[in-house]
Amino acid sequence: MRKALEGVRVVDMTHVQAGPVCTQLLAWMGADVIKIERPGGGDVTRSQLRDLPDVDSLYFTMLNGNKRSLTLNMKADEGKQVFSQLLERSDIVVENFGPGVMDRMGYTWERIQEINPQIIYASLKGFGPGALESAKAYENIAQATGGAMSTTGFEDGPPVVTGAQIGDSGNAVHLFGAICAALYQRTHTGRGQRVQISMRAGILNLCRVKLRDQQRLEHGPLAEYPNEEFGDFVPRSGNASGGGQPGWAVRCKPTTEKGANAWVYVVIQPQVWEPLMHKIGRPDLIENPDYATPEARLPHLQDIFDVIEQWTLTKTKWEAFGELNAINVPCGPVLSTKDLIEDEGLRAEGVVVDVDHPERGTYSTVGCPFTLSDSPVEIKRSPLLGEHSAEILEELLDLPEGELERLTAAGAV
Ligand code: CAO
Repeated sequence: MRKALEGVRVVDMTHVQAGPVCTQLLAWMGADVIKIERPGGGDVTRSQLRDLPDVDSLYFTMLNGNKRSLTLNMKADEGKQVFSQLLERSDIVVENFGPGVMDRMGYTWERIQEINPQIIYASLKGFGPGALESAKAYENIAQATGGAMSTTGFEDGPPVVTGAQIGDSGNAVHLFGAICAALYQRTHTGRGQRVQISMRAGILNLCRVKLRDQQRLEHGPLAEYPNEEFGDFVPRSGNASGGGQPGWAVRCKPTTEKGANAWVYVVIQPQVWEPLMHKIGRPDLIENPDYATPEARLPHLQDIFDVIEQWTLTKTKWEAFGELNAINVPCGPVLSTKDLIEDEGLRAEGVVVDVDHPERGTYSTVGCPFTLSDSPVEIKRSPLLGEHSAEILEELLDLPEGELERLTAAGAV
């Protein structure tokens, strides 16, 4: 076996971002992922946010690598017959349609189990049971309802969404883990099972520390937060670290005209207090009773980061990083998307990868963020719409002579 999931077949009913990122992970692990799309347009992201006319967008190509594409009209009887046969021959089916869509297609969990008791049926929705259950959801709705937005931003500003797509791509990773666990359990039980996740639950899992702080708040103000007043919920705390060690983003010397992203994030561990103060030219603060211990520093964190910033403003973010890292101060430059796409380290790591595409030429994508020593990942381009329809149907189904032509003529494929 050359890949972790070699021999596993996935019927991929996913669209937009959350589902496709999950099935792309399964494909990178070696599963045969058959992406089922509506004939004509396919996944809506193929034509959304296009940078080039009439070719699959980066939105689609960056989320659907290593898959095969089969067009199938799930509203036609012939399309459903083909789908049922695919379910019989597959290990996993994944979907992230709006609430009730799979049931309306005629594929309830009971029906899917009847067709193939060994299949793992994974679904991602916006919400679980409760007031929001019937609602559709996009990334920012999940961030709004899962605790991310209310805790992100500055105290005197509006709630803010994070750039990281924690609702979509974040939950894709949750779902990937859950599917792999179900697959492993099947090796013991021989049975498939239902795997479900709501985007809101996944966000809350990522906001776990904020619920920690909600409960700590009952016992008094959160001393490590920069906020001076507290209500009965966890406030937005700007760039405070949120962990046990104080941190903040401080400005650096700009290197471009606009000076964008000339920032470095600095964490003050107790063991680096002395060398850090020497480095920034403030040895007088080392023994000062207002600053000498972590507890004494808590009410003065903003002053301390202001002092550090006086020093970082004389350095570029990379100079500041180099000098602070050399004395073991945990820190990191704030890197822009341009910095990242040009980062040689990320390319060497296989995380930023160039792929050839027959219609759009070469594009850069984000590869697999983890490695398995026995399961190498080769990043391949996304499929064209219906590129593998004939190949998949001929390979997997016992189609009588002329059936493929009939299905195509009927608009089912
Ligand atoms: N053949 C025929 N019809 C098809 C089809 C196919 N191959 N694939 C999908 N369809 C149809 C479905 O049958 C459904 O039609 P009905 O509403 O008539 O039953 C429709 O296409 C898809 O419905 P939808 O509710 O999933 O799609 P939408 O564009 O209205 O909503 C979204 C999109 C993302 C809001 C919704 O799918 C959703 O809430 N998904 C769950 C949460 C989620 O994944 N959100 C993340 C999105 S990434 O930002």
